[in-house]
Amino acid sequence: MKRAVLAVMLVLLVAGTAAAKDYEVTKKAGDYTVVVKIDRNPPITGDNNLSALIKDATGAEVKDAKVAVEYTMAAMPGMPAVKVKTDAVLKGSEYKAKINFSMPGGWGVAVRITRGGKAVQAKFSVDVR
Ligand SMILES: [Cu+2]
Repeated sequence: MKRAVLAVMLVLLVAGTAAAKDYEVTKKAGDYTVVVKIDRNPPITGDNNLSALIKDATGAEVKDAKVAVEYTMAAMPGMPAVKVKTDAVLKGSEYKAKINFSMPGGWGVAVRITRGGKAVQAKFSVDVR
């Protein structure tokens, strides 16, 4: 019986390790679908690499947009609100940016897409370790 429990725990452990990959979230921004990945899961205090794949309403990859990432933390006791904006650069079919979370806790992240004179954004929040 003990051995069975151990076997189940081992399977869960292996499954958990296999699942420990990039943080990933898919959001809508206007007509676009944005798949955002962060190379640390959960995201960490300090540098994280973010990439965003953007598809239009027809499912085609969008490679001619101006993309920026804005990340914010609300004010807390002894700390004013933090807001950082950085441009994302197209590499291959993904827009990439390095984002630096200055402290652990809840951060809001917005991927801002400007194309054809129209700006939209995909927003999500992360719990930074
Ligand atoms: Cu803070």
